[in-house]
Amino acid sequence: HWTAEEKQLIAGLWGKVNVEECGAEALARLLIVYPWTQRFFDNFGNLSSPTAIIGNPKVRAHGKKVLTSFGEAVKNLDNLKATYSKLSELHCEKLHVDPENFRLLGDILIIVLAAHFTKDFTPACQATWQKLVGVVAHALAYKYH
Ligand code: ZNH
Repeated sequence: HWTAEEKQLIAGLWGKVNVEECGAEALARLLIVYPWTQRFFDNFGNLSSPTAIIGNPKVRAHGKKVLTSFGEAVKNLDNLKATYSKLSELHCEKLHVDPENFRLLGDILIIVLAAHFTKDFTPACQATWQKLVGVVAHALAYKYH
């Protein structure tokens, strides 16, 4: 259910994404803008202020891990449920992350990409990425019951 144009907008932008940079920024923004999400990361040390969160090496490392994993979606656009089936189980059964948080992170990722790519993040590009973060959130929530 992806057009050739959508696939091109996804691959074209993804090829320019700095996963470490954007992953760290997206997770830090999530923790700052929606502070209740901090409760999943109580072993991450100091999250007491925006500055502390942005400078926290565990936040940086985990943000990179999450965005790297998001890259699996880019490579497996036609097979997202299978791609994230194990991770969906993990987030549901072991981590107890409410799937609403996948949507919040997706929206934040859009903001981070818009800030990084400005003019290249065209309305058409945004529409496609909005769809992508939505289906990724859906796939990650698939095993919840
Ligand atoms: Zn997550 C983990 C992915 C979202 C929370 N994650 C994780 C991992 C991965 C991921 C890959 C690792 C695993 C292993 O180790 O095996 N995530 C992901 C993705 C996404 C996400 C792809 C989207 C897109 N998460 C998320 C959110 C949250 C989370 C939103 C909340 C808020 N995760 C989490 C946690 C963990 C994880 C808590 C664990 C951490 C540690 O290390 O401890």
